[in-house]
Amino acid sequence: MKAVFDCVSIFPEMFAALTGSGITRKAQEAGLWSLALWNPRDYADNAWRTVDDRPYGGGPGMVMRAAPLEAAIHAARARQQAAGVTKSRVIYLSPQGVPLNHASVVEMAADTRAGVGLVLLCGRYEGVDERLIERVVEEEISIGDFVVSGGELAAMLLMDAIIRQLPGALGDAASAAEDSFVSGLLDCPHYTRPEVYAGQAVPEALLSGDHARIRRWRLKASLARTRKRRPELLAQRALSAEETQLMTEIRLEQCGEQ
Ligand code: 9D3
Repeated sequence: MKAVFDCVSIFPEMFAALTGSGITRKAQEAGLWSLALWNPRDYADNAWRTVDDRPYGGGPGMVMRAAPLEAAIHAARARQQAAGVTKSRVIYLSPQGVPLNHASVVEMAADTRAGVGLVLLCGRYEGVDERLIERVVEEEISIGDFVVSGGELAAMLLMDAIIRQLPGALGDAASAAEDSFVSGLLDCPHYTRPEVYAGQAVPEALLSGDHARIRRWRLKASLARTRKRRPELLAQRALSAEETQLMTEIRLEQCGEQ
């Protein structure tokens, strides 16, 4: 079935970045996924419709109140049931979460296809009342060890990564199975016309028309880049006989070491 997403956010207009452009927009138009937005402000019971309050114990910033968030999450679950999901999983995007990676994206994409709806809770201010997390949140996910201003961009990033895993989301030319990280290596450099730009020529192998040579050049470029920028990826990954030989060539060419 289609992937069903619901986001709880006080800035629903931000999600136009996902629905308005590119692959994600095309995939939504093709019926591969749906998104509904729930503003906790619409579920705030007090006269000022405030969703935040001062932290117990003092300190800077504000904390999102549990009740409006729980009511918004409840509404999101109800719409997911109506959309035919068998189970709703509530995920809180948070700097304290488990870091997102390719394997968890692939797993979540498979789950959404199997009828699991994702309810994505986007925090603002210093965070949300911990009792709300204890009551309804199943998973806390971070997008990395850096600070952003709230959970919305993180939720969109997560949905974008999931959507491109859905069959039919990418055109015929591209495939999620060919993405970098599937191979455990960084992608090789790419070139297009003209053959010489600002005095720099396209690598000769790519002009040769020799498909075996081109494939080998690209694999070697991927290995060299990964070794330079992400050596920990190589340490985690077994090398084929061909890759081992290319690594030997790279070491000789780049450092004279062996
Ligand atoms: C001083 C404590 N800070 C927590 C590390 C305050 C704070 C900073 C930023 C509290 C919330 C936020 C907003 N960030 C997110 O909502 C967020 C996030 C992030 O900042 N980094 C990586 N992943 C994520 S997912 C959601």
